[in-house]
Amino acid sequence: MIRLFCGLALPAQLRDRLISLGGGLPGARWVPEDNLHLTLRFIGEVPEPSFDDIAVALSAVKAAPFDLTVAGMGHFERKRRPTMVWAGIEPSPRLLDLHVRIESALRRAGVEGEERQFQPHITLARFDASASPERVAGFLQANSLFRAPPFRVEHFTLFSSMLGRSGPTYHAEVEFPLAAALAPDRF
Ligand code: 2AM
Repeated sequence: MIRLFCGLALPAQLRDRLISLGGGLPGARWVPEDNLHLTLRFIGEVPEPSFDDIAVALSAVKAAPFDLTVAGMGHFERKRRPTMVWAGIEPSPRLLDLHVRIESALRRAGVEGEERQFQPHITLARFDASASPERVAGFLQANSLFRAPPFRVEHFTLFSSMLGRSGPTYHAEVEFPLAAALAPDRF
């Protein structure tokens, strides 16, 4: 089996800025710089022979490059305890469109549908039970005005994820370029 997800890799400058926000929260495991990404669609464990079908289906996804802005902070919680903090994404119809196209390509490749609503975010840290909700709230408040310069999305990536003791290792298996529609053939 192989654990897969589609995502956007982030430019080094943006990852640097996100990493610089880290630290100072008890019970937090900060995502290492190399692992920072935006998940477009979590696929999960699939049998290895399915990999090629998935890659072929994704290669048929057509979308033009677009700009994306990381701004704001948020968190997810379970039973009223924070489980993670994330950097937000400015509303982007182009990103939602890319997500929809990826979703239908994956369905064509036989991947089961995703129940969860797409909520674009960049996970910065995950918390264990010792995290203090007040400290997390303070972090969110202190960074609520975070905003990075826009970056150009020119490809999306099929990542594999290996779970290990010190956290997951992601590997970019295939990059799928986004390309502006070709001008119609004049001849
Ligand atoms: P997260 O950052 O919100 O935790 C690789 O594991 C990526 O896929 C992570 O960014 C993670 O999102 C997401 N992911 C992991 N398990 C998932 C699941 N069961 N459902 C949806 N997304 C998941």
